[in-house]
Amino acid sequence: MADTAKPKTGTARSSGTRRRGRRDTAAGLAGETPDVLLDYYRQMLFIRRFEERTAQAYTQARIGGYCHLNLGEEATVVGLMTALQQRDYLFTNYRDHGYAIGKGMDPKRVMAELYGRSDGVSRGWGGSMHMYDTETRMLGGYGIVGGQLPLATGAALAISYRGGDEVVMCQMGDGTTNIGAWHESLNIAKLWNLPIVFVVINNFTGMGTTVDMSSAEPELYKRGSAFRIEGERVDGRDVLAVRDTAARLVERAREEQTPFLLEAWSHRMKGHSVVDPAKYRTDEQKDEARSEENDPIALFGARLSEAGILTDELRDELAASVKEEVAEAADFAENSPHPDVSTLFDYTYATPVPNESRRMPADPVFAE
Ligand SMILES: Cc1ncc(C[n+]2csc(CCOP(=O)(O)OP(=O)(O)O)c2C)c(N)n1
Repeated sequence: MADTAKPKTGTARSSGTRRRGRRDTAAGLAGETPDVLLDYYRQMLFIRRFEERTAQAYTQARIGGYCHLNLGEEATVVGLMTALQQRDYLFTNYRDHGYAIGKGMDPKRVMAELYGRSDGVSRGWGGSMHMYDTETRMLGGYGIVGGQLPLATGAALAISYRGGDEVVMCQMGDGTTNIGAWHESLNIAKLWNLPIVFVVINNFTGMGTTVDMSSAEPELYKRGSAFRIEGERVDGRDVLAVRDTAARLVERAREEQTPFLLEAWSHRMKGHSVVDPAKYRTDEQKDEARSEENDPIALFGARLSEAGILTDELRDELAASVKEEVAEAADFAENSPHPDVSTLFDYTYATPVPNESRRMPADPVFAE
């Protein structure tokens, strides 16, 4: 087990400004080409602006239901999605918009799903928590905490059974590590040597409950050891570190046909969901979570600027093009029709269920 970039506490406390004052060399930027680095920067910025637009649309009542954002987790999202091959499968919790886009879904259709419109990836019936698309192999956003774990483990079993070389990545939050499905899934995954990487996004809180308050072992990457699953921790604010660590574990899962556990820590910039004012956090904690020191985009932007890759001009250009693309997604969603009410039960049950107001969904379909 590796122990890198270690958070000492379950509260939203920074582990320091490791990047400050250090001049990045090409090696510090993983020897990557400027094009690749700028692409990561743009992807992170895109998720940031997309989520901000989502929050705005929510307050305008264009988006309904529950809605959770990836603000502060952009480097983790982009790093993880870059580590996956196209043929690999992804399962996430409800904080799924950035992942859906990162796995290859059209942002316009993701926004349309948020608006509950028929051009959405789940035809408008899923909403924020249920992005799903077999083509890009994003097999869901799940609203039940831990609900994705047994399903992801089952997908890994299917791969193993068929002798495939795909890998499953299963994302979740820190709070999920105390759900029964966590223990059952990790146990089976190791017992049956399944090609799956469980990724815990440690943003230090499950809603308002800190990791220290909820976990007897708050060093989350160690939690796989009960199942003899190797675990690593990575600084989730660092897109390159996340990419490299995740890619290594994904490829090992593919080669060795065995599960791994990755913990990526970063700060949740806002409340648990768009309607949560996060009153359980002190002003100091709020400031810290939103500070430049913990903002993955500001951190990476500074590194690229220092290395002479991101000029002021380029920064403005990227900001403008991202703004435009997000606005296009919102326009697309706005202009997409609402799904027809007659399709309400079409995608809920495997067998047909008549859409009758007097019959409850669970009632037998063909009862006399
Ligand atoms: C089984 C279940 N219990 C409770 C909830 C309510 N709930 C929604 S999110 C959440 C917190 C989960 O926190 P974490 O796993 O850390 O994920 P994060 O929101 O930080 O991404 C809870 C308790 C739920 N959706 N499902």
